[in-house]
Amino acid sequence: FVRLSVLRSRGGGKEEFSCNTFDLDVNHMTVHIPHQLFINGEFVDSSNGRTYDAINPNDGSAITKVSFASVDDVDTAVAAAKEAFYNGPWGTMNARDRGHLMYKLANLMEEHQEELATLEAIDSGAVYTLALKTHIGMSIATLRYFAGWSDKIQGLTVPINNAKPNRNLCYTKRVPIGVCGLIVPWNYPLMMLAWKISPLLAAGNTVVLKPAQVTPLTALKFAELSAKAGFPKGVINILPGSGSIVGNRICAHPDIRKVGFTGSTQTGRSIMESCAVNVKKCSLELGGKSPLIIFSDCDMDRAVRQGMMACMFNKGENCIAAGRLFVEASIHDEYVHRVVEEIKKMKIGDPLDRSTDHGPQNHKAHLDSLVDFCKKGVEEGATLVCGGKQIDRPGFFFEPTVFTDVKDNTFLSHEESFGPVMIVSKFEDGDVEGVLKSANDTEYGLASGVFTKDLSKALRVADALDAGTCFVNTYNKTDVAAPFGGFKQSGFGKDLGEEALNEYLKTKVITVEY
Ligand code: TAP
Repeated sequence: FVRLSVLRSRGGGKEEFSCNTFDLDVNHMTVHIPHQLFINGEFVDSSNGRTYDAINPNDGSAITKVSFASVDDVDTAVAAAKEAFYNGPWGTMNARDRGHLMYKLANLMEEHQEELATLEAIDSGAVYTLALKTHIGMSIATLRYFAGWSDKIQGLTVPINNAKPNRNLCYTKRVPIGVCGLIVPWNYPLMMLAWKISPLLAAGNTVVLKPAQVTPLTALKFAELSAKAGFPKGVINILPGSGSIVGNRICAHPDIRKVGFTGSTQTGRSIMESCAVNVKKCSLELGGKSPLIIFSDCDMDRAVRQGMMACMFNKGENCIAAGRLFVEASIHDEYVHRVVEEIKKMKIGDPLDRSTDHGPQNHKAHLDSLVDFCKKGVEEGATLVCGGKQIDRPGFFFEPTVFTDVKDNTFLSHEESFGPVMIVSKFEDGDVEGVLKSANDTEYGLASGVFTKDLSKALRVADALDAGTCFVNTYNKTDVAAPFGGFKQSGFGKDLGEEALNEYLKTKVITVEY
């Protein structure tokens, strides 16, 4: 453990910022890991001194102790965020200067991208090469995209009836909500943080964020970099801890006016209930069971490659993962055969190894849930073509898995695995209406996809699929500029794109008589 000191800009001058870090030699570099709570611009121990171990899923070893926040810590962080919003320099800062700070933070993240990607790899099991490009790369791109929106948040002038003989001017202002709470999951720890915190900051709010208990490290590194970028104290507060303590208090706290949540539908439902108590705005990005339809007139090579990645990308720990594939009967057997051949070529191993394609699952409880998931599939009569088991090696590795003969109204057809499990159902040649009925027979509505060379069929199917996103002849193609979010029990509200700003703004109407 060492103490790291740097100068940070504050109110036009320079001020020393220092924090304790745990330093680890790994991945041909030394990573400096902050491990305390970040409250009011400082790293501090939790009020009751509680800590827990951050675990490396590659071998189950402890990386470092991390502070575990209490209800009192949430209250202190909310008070700091409130003070920063109402009385600190953030509240009166020019929108363009706010954007400038965000660009500065993005640049610092880019300077530290190898360190951030290494932390994501050892903390969440993300394959390093993917972590660099997607987990960290997209986080930086998201910060920059929303930094650009900071000074483009505009209201309207509204043509209301005049109060004759006088006239009226009616205009709207889009203003920040105030103190917001964010609760994020473990599958893309930094990216989920960035998707939410970027529009939140661009809109001028302050934040108390809880990372998933099992993946706190990149969020704490982000906090350190935000202090170095010169964010005023109290604007960003990061509290590792549990959903039942920290998450619950964020939802219940009367001074938090908005909660942004990504996670499971079950937790989302209970968050919505707590938010109802003090009529708090919330947005929920929840689970998915995204259908992917492969027609026989597809580009087969592409459909095999992309279909496989639609299930296996990021070890299947991907909210938009294709939860169920529907393959047209005449190509079904060939398709499954070719996917299995591709899966056999995947290199499974240490996420820090540059040639690894598939790393360990995020944590032990998740690995166990995948083993159970596959057991249930076998018990209900689906055909297990490959995989289905934990891999016999240290760490939380699970075999990439393929099931076929999956019928409608079964456990496998309805439940989300959130792991590297491909679930294939066959549909009769030409039965477009039938396959759409099965594809839409889910309470989720996050994403969907279709592969066919027939453009008009593709567009008709894309219109009919009841999901927030539909990919045509591609998959996983999310972009910072395109709104992202689900329908039905996959939640409501959007991350990314201009629409995400709405989640962190309120509209004020001003009417003047003259
Ligand atoms: P959850 O168990 O729902 O956890 C998500 C976050 O909520 C964690 O930080 C968790 O804390 C916290 N939490 C748990 N109970 C809470 C409560 N009662 N009040 C407040 N906060 C609480 O989900 P997960 O297992 O981490 O993530 C997997 C799920 O997330 C999947 O269903 C997946 O589809 C979904 N997901 C959706 C998306 C989008 S964009 N729709 C993206 C990624 C993931 P702990 O740290 O204590 O668990």
